[in-house]
Amino acid sequence: MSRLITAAAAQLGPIQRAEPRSSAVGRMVRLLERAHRRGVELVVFPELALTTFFPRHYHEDISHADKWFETAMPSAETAPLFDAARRYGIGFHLGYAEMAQEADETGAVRNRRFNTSVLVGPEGDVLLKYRKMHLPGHAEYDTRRKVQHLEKRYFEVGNLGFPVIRAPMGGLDGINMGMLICNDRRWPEAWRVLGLQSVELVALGYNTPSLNMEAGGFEAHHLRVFHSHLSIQAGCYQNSCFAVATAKAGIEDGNELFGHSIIVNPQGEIIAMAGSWDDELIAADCELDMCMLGRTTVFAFDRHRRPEAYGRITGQVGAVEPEVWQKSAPR
Ligand code: CDT
Repeated sequence: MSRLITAAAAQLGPIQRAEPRSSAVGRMVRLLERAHRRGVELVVFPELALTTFFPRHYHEDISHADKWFETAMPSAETAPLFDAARRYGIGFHLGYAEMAQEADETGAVRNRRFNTSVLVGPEGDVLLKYRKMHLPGHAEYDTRRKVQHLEKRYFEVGNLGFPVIRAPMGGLDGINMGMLICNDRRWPEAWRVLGLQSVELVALGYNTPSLNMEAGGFEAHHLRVFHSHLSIQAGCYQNSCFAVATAKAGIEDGNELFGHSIIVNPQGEIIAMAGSWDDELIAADCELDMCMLGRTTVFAFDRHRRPEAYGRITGQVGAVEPEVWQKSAPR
């Protein structure tokens, strides 16, 4: 029996620093209208989709960055998105900066800031929330960098793990869906935790500069897109799932984000790709039954995984040096 969902990546062109949320939300509503006309059932918007990618801007006093954060989802400003989705019966994924009044590990309730995404069902319900685990960049102003990347300053590491939910979407009674946010896509551990929950479709938003600004060595321009696609294609193949990976693209606040949003199938093939640096909708029919081949053969986890040998994956963070071979030592 066929389990088909038509999914789309709704790439956004740049959102400049002065552009208000109402304008970004208007652009997204127009993309939802286009999605509806094309028979799309699930739309994936990028990471931090409501504003410019503000971690490139330094605020000495972190509270001055509060204007970039949402304290509620939905809110008065994001309600038009939820209304449009309900009107068209389309589910969507949205990335945003979240400010939550929440207890920390010590039990103290305080303002906590996360790089968050939600998956919203066709009736406007929030089905699942995820908070980014792998925060790239740095916490303090870095004089060596041409452009700052202050995610470690503005966000706490996510505290929701890598959840997967089975929920109705489009014409299907249930799809197993999970989320990753931008830098997470480069970490195979993140994909595997989703794979171990039988994820069928991963929604993933990103904001990635076209140039490596870390001044740590030369990286050819074209390799930035290659590494992004390589990571997503490998994640899908090795975990037998689809991914809808959506960029914010173009020259934002004077900095280039590379775009190249893609939809990938469980064979690791790109089945749709954006060609612009603008607001652009790319759609693909995703036959979820395709997930079964990998899952029952090469990547039948229950038969082939060897967790007893994977202790280092969770037992250590940085790499250690290996033992040095000596000619006389028995092997
Ligand atoms: N947003 C985000 O996570 N971007 C990173 C840029 C890495 S450079 C600090 C990424 O992995 O695409």
